[in-house]
Amino acid sequence: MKTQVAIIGAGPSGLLLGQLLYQNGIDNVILERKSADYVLSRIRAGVLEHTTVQGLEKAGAAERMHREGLVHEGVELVFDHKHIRVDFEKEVGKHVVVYGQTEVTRDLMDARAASGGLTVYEAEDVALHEIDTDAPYVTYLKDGTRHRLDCDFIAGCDGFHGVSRQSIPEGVLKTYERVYPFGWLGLLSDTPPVSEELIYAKHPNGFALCSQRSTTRSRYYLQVPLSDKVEDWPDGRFWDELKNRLPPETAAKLVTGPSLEKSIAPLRSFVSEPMRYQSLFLAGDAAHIVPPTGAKGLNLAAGDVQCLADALCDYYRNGSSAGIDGYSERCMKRVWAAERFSWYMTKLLHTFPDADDFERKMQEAEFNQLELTENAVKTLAENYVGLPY
Ligand code: RFL
Ligand code: PHB
Repeated sequence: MKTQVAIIGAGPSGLLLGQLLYQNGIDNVILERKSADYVLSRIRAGVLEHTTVQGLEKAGAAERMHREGLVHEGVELVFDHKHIRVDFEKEVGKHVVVYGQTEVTRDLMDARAASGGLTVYEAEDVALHEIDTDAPYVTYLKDGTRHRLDCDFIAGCDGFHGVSRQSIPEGVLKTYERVYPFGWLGLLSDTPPVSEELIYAKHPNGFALCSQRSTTRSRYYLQVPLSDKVEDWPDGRFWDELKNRLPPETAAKLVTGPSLEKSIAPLRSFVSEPMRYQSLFLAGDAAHIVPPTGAKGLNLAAGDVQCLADALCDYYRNGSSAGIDGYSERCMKRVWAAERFSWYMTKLLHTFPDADDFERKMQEAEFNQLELTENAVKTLAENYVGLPY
């Protein structure tokens, strides 16, 4: 089989890239290790920046999001008993859209099916070959038979644990990493959200986040030690601890119910650069990870693939390599800005087990800064709604 761009991974990066390329007449095939149902069962992000919304529009996959997504004009931050509302519209004249990653993925899968694009699900043992030439190819096993996919370029959209980044020879990439000493336990439930807006709350026991997927479905998170298992957290214990970490007037309004899903995610910052090696481009979590506190992971992924799609269009349409040559540098500026913001939000709102009294005071002073200076709130708002890519 031959295509122009072989895409590894059918997460949001791979699927969005596939659609953006199709809209521009560039042929592509997606190889995904898991089944479509498995990909849709992963509960992850919930907050879309304006540029992600624009990406879905360009991909022809934004109709349901515009109908069902919830426009959020601000968030609430709570530090012990202090509250601050960050008003995005007032500060920067922008908003975000709350619409789950699962729904984004479903809409992109539907758009791909409608355009006749090929996605090979349950492709095992995907391997990249000759990536340092202009005739790379990918091999994979499907139903016990080995296949070969020849292409001009490979897009590694296969997440943090994927095979693409690992195929780049040693010594080419420089990596940066910070692993945080806690994780997030997430719970999804068919209960109305406790508040119209998201609440990020810092409590001595740890961080809590009240998020949502719709007016009837809530997503809540608790900071937990890395040693905790989901089984340690029956629903009753989760709800009690969430109430404990929220301000009493919010806790009193919390509607609880059976969990539909519960999982623990570790928190990590990670960047590998550059994002290109010869005919291989990395995008999304394959190249960088942010802790979820800034709601940036999916949005960075969407920014990367919009840059990559622009660059590949320029290459195929105008014969210009300027876009593909500048891809990594263009993405990296935004990636590092999002890394900084996600690190800032994580440090501001979590309880660090080894922090001393001085560090705790600095954390409180950092929060108070948001009360003291309008500029601090504006900077937070500007970063939360998203920087241009
Ligand atoms: P994904 O979604 O991991 O998809 C990669 C795909 O590649 C497949 N794959 C392979 N396929 C073939 N061969 C191989 N060898 C392969 N290895 C892997 C995988 O099966 C998978 O289908 O990466 P992508 O597309 O780059 O998308 C990134 C986003 O998923 C991620 O950044 C966000 O979910 C992060 N994130 C959030 N981002 C936000 O923007 N806002 C949020 O509010 C937000 N909340 C979150 C999050 C991530 C979380 N977790 C669990 C990590 C909340 C959580 C809890
Ligand atoms: C979510 O709804 O899953 C969510 C929202 C905001 C975050 C992280 C996760 O910062």
